[in-house]
Amino acid sequence: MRTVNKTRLSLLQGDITRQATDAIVNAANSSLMGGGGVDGAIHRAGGPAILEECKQIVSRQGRLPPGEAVITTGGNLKARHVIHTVGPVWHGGHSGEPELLASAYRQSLRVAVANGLKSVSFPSISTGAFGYPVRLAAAIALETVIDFLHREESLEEVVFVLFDAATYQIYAQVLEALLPEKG
Ligand code: AR6
Repeated sequence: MRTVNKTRLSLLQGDITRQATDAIVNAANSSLMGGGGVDGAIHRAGGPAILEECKQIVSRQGRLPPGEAVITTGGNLKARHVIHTVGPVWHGGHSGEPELLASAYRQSLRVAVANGLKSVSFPSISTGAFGYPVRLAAAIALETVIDFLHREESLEEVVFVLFDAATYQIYAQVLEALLPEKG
């Protein structure tokens, strides 16, 4: 566990659908209609209320572009809210992928703050079906969150919940390089 400015920042290996933070972030796609990976797991665990709100959002504002974020109920989840964001599909790294990935994290955090939330859990956005190399994605994820927390002090806790051991190890290495743990 690290403290970044006023906020606790930690990594854990596990299933984000079991997290009890105020919100969990979903690595969705622009349709907001569910899918595989963490998106499928969140809709399965949270029940139909989440998809219902996603449909209302899409009927109001259309598909959600990569790099943006919206909030719904958490349905049956322990987390009261789900923040849905869309990461970039990896096309080799020269199609704006780093900026879009940073934006997905930043906009998710902005939505959390705008809704008065105190704690948020993130998965590793874009590194599954969307193919973003994990080490590159981890650097952007952690740098973007750390930078945000230096500017905005209202969040108490941000957790990265990494599903598999390999992803967890890479995030841990990248975080140690960015913010060496004392002692
Ligand atoms: N908890 C935490 N992380 C998870 C979980 C879970 N329960 N399940 C999977 N992951 P992905 P993307 C990890 O593919 O690359 C979907 O179909 C997974 O191991 O879920 O942003 C959407 O509908 C990986 O490390 O998201 C989109 O179409 C990470 O979550 C598309 O996939 C992200 O993998 C989005 O692709």
